[in-house]
Amino acid sequence: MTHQLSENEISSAVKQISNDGWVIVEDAIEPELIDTIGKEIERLERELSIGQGDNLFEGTKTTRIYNLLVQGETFQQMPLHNNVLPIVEGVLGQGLLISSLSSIAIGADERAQPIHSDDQLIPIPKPHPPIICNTMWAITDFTEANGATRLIPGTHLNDHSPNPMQSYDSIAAEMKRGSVLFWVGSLWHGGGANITTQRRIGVALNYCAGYIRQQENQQLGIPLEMIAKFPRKLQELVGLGIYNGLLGHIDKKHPRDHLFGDGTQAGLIWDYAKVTPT
Ligand SMILES: O=C(O)CCC(=O)C(=O)O
Repeated sequence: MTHQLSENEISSAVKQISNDGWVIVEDAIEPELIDTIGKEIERLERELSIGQGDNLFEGTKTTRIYNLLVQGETFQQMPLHNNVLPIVEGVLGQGLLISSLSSIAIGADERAQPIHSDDQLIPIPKPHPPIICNTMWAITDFTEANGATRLIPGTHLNDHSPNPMQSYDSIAAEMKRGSVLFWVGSLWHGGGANITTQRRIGVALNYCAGYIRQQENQQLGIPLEMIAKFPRKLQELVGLGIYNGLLGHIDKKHPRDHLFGDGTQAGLIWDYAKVTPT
């Protein structure tokens, strides 16, 4: 049964992510929401004629829909979910951003995705504090046979990233539909091979710290008139916020004030260090 996670449950999930690099929260999401997300993905794949990937990373029997935040309220509520966001905030701290939101439906006969880490392209020494925390929402059950995400526990503490051309021993993150897998961006992982006849459908909702670049350029990818109608927290999560009182201001204004003239105060660190000219 889905229930609102307690503070203890949230902090124990955060601790597990810090220790092992990942955690699964079972029954995290209401079954009705999972049903709606599943139906929406199938509708969008049909209506947008989304094809399968054509490379090792996206797969060749896997269908992905990117930039799901433009696809309506069902997807717009996901990043704010109260069994998800508090855990990710516990890992990345306040001021975090949505990095990307995409569906990943792994079809029959798909081979395993190369093992990689999601921070592999960011040129900073490892290990480092978490800068990325990703979530995979199980829209169908995830089983070893249908392509559940493969993980190599503890690798988030390694001083290097995996070689995507190499194979590694890994475990399958098996979980029931409605569960969410959380992992930190340094953890070595990859989508599994699907040897069944059914699709494994997941939604990858990825977050990053407020001081690094989002994978999907949401300020370009989401029409402003749509962002204007988002709840404030979601506006901040897509990039219309200010991190630590400085990063993201424009002409000393809050981005929301700059765009919509709504008077949101930027609250810049400079305001706390004012001096009277002499
Ligand atoms: O589909 C999955 O289980 C993982 C996908 C993934 O890690 C990726 O595409 O970067």
